[in-house]
Amino acid sequence: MPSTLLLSDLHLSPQQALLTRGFETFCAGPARQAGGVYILGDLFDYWLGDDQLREPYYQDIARHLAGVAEAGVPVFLQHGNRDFLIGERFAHEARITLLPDPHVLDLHGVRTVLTHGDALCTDDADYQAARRFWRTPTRIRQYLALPYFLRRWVAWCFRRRSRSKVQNKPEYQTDVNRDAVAACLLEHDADRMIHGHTHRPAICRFEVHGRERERIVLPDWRTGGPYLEMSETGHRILDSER
Ligand SMILES: [Mn+2]
Repeated sequence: MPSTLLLSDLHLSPQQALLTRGFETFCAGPARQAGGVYILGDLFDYWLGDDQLREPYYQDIARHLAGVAEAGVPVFLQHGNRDFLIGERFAHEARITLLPDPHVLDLHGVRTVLTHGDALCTDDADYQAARRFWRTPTRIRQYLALPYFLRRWVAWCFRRRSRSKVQNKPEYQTDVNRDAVAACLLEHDADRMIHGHTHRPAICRFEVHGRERERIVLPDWRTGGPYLEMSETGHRILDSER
C-alpha cells in the first residue's frame, strides 16, 4: 500500500522563492509516488479570496497541485488560520478536495484526527475570541465584498499585529492545550492526532482514559520542505530537497 504524505505551514508567498522551489520539487516528486497527500493548513501565508488566482504566482501553485491529481494522487486541504478563505474555485483549479477541520479517518490502521491545530490553542483566549469573531459567514462575506487592494491591506495589518502579539505571549499560550487535545481525541474516539500551526514539531505519547494516544506536530517550512510520510510500517519526517 503506498504511503500517505502530510504537511502544513508552508506559508507560501511570492517573496519565498526557496520555499516555492521546494514545493515544486515536492509536487513533481514524492507527492506523485504517494497514495494521498494531506495539507493541514497554512499552505499560503495569506489568502484574500479565490480571486487571488489573478496573480500568476498562485496560478502556478494551483497548477503544481493539479499535476499531483493528474498523476492519480488525491490531494486534500484543510484551512489554516492564514488561508481559511480558500474556496471551491481554488479547489477546482488545483484539483484538491477541501476537508473540514477536524477531519477523522483511518490512517494505515489507526483512527486519526487531522486538524490545523489553532482551535486547540485554548489558553490563548484573545486569539480564540478573534477567531470566533472573524470566521462567521457574515463577516467573511463582508470581507470578500471589499475590493482586492483593500483586502490585501487589511490582511497585511492583521499579519503585522499578530506577529507583535505572538512575540509578547508566554509560550504555553501559543501551544495546544492538553485538555483540548484529550477532549478532541475522546470526542472522535481516535488514538492519534496530527496537526501543525504551532511550529513546534514533536511526537508526544500520552494516555487518555487508559488508552495510549499519540500526537504528531508537523514542522513548518521555515527551513527546507519537510513532510511526514506514513505507511503501514510507521512514520518519518522527510525533506523535499533531499
Ligand atoms: Mn497556523
